[in-house]
Amino acid sequence: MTIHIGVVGTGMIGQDHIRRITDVVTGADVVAVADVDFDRAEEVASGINARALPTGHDVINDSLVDAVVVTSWGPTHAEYVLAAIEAGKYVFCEKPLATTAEDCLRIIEAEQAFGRRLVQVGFMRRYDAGYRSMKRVIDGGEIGSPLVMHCAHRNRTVPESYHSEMAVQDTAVHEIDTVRWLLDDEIVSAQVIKPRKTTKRFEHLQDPQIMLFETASGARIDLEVFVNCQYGYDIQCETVGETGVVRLPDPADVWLRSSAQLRTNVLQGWEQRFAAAFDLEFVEWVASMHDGRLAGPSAWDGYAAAVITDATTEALHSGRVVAVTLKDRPAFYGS
Ligand code: NAD
Ligand code: ISE
Repeated sequence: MTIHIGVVGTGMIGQDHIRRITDVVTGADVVAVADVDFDRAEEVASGINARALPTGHDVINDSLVDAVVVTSWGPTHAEYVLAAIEAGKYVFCEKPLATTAEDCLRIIEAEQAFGRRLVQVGFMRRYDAGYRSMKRVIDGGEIGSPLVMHCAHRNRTVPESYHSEMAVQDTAVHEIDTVRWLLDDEIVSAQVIKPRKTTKRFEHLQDPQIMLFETASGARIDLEVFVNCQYGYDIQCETVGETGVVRLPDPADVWLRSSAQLRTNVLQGWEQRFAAAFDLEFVEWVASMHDGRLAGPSAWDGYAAAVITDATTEALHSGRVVAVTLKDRPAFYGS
């Protein structure tokens, strides 16, 4: 049986996900799309023999659509995820699940009222081969109890519309989810340190930022977010345990020996760095819908990320250590 998917938001990542559902994933196809830019939706639909519908709600409520992918702008996510739950359809939502913790809670309540999981959030790093190896090492006890994590999230550059809070909400949110998942531990406080700003980009932007997190068990995480590093897209992560250290591998490329130099390339964007992870994310999402049991990042993970990013944003403004206060995790979302 083929799962027929409707996509809301046919911008950059929406088009990329449509391509992977069409060309990479088996057992699913895209049958309807929508975008506030209707011409864009029509152009995308014509390339895959799908229908462009006037609104996201038309896609969600279309009788031929079994499951929904939400890849519109962040502030519109909650509305579409809630509509998909009301229609009783599986929904994959790109991060963020919602832009406020309150909206995430509304989604959690609606999903629980429906009675089983329908929502998956697009935290694709959980599908990256390197991060998965690191998790196996940590879970297998090979470095003992994790004590410290050193992370870096560097983008080559960002547009002028990118503001300082986005370093937390748009960028660090990936590490916030990854750390919780890797350590199986909850983040309980956040602090942000502001180094001297790079002169290579916009005056309004605090870049880089150093974010410090503490977990419930007392592990400490430092994260450098530097979104105008100039040289490429660079994701680093090292976990220090009581008896060993595990480090994320760099993406493999050839080493060139020439002209008295030894060099390799640095990838330039998240699309390339996490291409395989995005593919696997969709392969596993579709397989889990066929099985009738979602296993990927849940609405609870989306809620936790929203609360932690709120605390980190507050820490960016205040310069203080800000406590993270989550509601009790419902049994519905496991332990
Ligand atoms: P984009 O601007 O390229 O595309 C967003 C599209 O949504 C646009 O075509 C816009 O017209 C459409 N849109 C806006 N409001 C809408 C509405 N109410 N109904 C229907 N369509 C609407 O942005 P993007 O880079 O593709 O990002 C989309 C989402 O994906 C964001 O939430 C972003 O955070 C997330 N994202 C995730 C990753 C990742 O690494 N997982 C990477 C990039 C973007
Ligand atoms: C973007 O939205 C992403 O999600 C990328 O993975 C991240 O590296 C980038 O900083 C964000 O702006």
